[in-house]
Amino acid sequence: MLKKTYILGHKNPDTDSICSSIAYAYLKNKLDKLEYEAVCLGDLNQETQFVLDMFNLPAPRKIDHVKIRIKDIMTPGVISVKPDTLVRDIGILMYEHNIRSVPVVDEHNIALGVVTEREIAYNYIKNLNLEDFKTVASQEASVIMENNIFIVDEEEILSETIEDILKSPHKEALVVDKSNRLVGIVTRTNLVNPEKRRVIILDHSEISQSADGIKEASIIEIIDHHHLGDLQTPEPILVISKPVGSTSTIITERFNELRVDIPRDIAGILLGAVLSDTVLLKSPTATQKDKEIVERLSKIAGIDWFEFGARMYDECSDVSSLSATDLLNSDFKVYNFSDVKIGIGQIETTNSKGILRRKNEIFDEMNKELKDKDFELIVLMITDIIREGTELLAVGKTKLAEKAFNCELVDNSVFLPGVISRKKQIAAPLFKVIG
Ligand SMILES: [Mn+2]
Repeated sequence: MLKKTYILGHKNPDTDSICSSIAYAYLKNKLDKLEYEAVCLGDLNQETQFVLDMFNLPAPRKIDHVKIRIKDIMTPGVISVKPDTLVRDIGILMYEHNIRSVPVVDEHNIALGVVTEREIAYNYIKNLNLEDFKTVASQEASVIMENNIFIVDEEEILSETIEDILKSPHKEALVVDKSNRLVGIVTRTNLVNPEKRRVIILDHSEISQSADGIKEASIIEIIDHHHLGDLQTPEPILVISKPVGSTSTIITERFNELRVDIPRDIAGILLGAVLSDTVLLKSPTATQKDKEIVERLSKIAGIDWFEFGARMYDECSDVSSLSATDLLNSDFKVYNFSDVKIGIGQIETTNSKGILRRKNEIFDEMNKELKDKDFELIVLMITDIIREGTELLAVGKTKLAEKAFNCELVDNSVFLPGVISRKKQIAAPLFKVIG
């Protein structure tokens, strides 16, 4: 059941996280017999939606976590019998299919109980003083079945139910769907060393930015362009970490290294992602490699990259309709720098004035988040692409921000000219001050 490997970017996904995942899933599926699926950890922002729509590609499926569900490990399509099936026939079924238990269901496939080898043996022994095994064999399932059976919903999380199942009389469970219909069975065999979810991590390497349950999953690759985070693996894996402008830049290089042609639509979304992460190549994180790749991708996609990028920013930077909560969360990352929990949000816009008019509302939201989630510091970057600078709002231990950016906050905010990159110009200096 766990045949699919998930490919996922960070929480609060941005265009780079989404587009690199879609492109890499395409590449892996081309080369590998296993199945890969791009998934995401949140709703798409306006810009990402614009890029996908432009090239007619669907959004990745949204998932809440990478924990294993019961349905991932159960034995599906299980053989069942009716309450009036004779024990003799059940015995034959068990022998023919080499199974040790058979669920009993009604005409609507609702689970009623289970007949295991134990019930048959017990009833045989109980009836020894009567006639012989014929008595047992001619009984109906409903007479001997165990109805004190553990029933579990297929959507339940394995780690949260495994102990209850193992504590149950049969150490197994019947699995039902939303309408209580039998869909499978979980036996001890399914519970010994249950498979882990295989995941490929893109565009981040911090646990706090990754999927819930990531510690229970098996990470098989990490491809990223941020600082190395705290994700760990028990075995050696492929890790590609490069100081370039976007993860999509590295994914484009992977297509070349592995000699796979990039289809036009995939080239288009990769281009959108590089332009988004590098702010049209203006960000200090943009490298010569990013420039080359932007040229190459524009050729394949058959579009003028600057025109495309400028339109992307124009159409998507109107955030006036967003609530203060959505403004703060639209592109918000959590960092754990030597156990100091810091949140850094960023809004990229061609018109920062409109947002700054709502400063008070935004500060309320930042202070609420600070308290609710125990942050030491929250900063929000309102990055004006035209002015090429960032108005920084900060709450919490603001002294850290002043020290890191060598500035003085007035009413919790300051304009930082030339600051565009969260990673290089905000996260890294904070990291230095704390570390
Ligand atoms: Mn990125």
